[in-house]
Amino acid sequence: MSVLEKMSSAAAIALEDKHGAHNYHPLPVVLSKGEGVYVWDVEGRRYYDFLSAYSAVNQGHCHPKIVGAMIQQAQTLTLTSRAFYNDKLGVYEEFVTNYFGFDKVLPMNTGAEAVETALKLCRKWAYEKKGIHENEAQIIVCDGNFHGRTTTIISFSNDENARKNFGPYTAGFIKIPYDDVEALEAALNSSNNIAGFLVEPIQGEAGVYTPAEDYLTKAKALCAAHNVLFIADEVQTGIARTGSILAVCGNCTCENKCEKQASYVAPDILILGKALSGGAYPVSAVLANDAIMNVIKPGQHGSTFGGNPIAGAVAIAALEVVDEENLSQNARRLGNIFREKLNEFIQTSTIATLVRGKGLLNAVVINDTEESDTAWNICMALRDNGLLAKPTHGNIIRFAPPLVMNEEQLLDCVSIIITTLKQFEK
Ligand code: IF1
Repeated sequence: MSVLEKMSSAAAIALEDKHGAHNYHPLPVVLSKGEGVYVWDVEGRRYYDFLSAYSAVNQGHCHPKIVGAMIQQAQTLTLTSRAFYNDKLGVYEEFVTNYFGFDKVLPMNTGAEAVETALKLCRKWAYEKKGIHENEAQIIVCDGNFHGRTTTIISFSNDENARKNFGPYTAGFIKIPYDDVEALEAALNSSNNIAGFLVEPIQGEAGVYTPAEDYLTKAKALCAAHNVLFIADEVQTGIARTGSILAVCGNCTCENKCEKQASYVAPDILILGKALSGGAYPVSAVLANDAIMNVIKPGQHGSTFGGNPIAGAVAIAALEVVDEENLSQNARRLGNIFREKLNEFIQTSTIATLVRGKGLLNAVVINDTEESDTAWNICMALRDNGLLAKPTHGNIIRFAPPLVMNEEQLLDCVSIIITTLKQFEK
């Protein structure tokens, strides 16, 4: 069959099974088109996308402004490597550092690469600025974390499935419970070799765990008091997903465009990815001020594609869309409606026990064990009812639509979700 001919779902699945590594267990739906909040499968069925490629497609599928910027740059200059300068990188670096309020950016491609970059930057700062003895730096991380899948990152994961038989593991990490200020303080007091604290403002993969209102503020204050870098992984929570441009912005509503309200918890190192490109292209970034970023000298870190012209053009367009379409405010407003409607349902439901989240990063906890396949079966039924979502762990279903959704579409989706959940009432 010519690859240009329409392929059936079964044929596409068979091809992946035969020729691709089995490192995922996708929901059995084969997508071939995306536009805004919708995706279509190869048989032409339309779905609401309630995963947004794990919060990479915040601006909606195939946003014309982002795709246009990508096409325009791709027809001009795609990649120079950093062996030479080009006319796009500096423009992007100025834009993104001004946008987030940092002196400098180190551009990378994937979220895991950016996390690795932040860990290396933190360690180097610890040795060359804080005076910790070389190879003695410790970085505090949280139980239930998800920061990517490199060997170092899974070395400090709790998820046995993500780390088993990938040893030997990278040393230099201390695990503490998430959302536990006392545990952080104890860890900070346990050693003079603490270099940094790496944290997700909301733990996405763990099941959309939103910490106490004052957790990040207190954590940052403790880090500052101990001369330890506060490293925010906003790969999944960033770019308007939680109702502010960053989850560390707290309750700032983006109305005043980064006047850094009191609720803003300033990271020493900020990690971005996913929706930094609107899902059109791999773009990630590590931002920090000069006192930290300037420990990196030529030849000490890099990447072939890091900061390439297409990445810069796409990221600028993706961030402009966030502002032009008020995506933070929309995510905040629609997220409140989503949780309000689901909470109403949960009052009398036997199948859903809890809804939690911030902005349009939410999850529903299903009344069954982690080992049960109920959440999976609910997602299969949601698919049949025209909405795509997927469980995070066992009995928790993540609901994260593109932030361009309107209220009518959201209410339609709430109706689909509740109607489907009712099919599983005990
Ligand atoms: C998979 C999870 C989500 C992330 C945070 C860094 C990264 C991620 C907070 C790494 C990536 C992705 C990875 C993808 C599925 C998805 C995911 F289920 F794995 F945990 F979103 F919750 N920091 N998350 O969420 O970024 O290297 O992937 O660009 O690996 O299955 P990446």
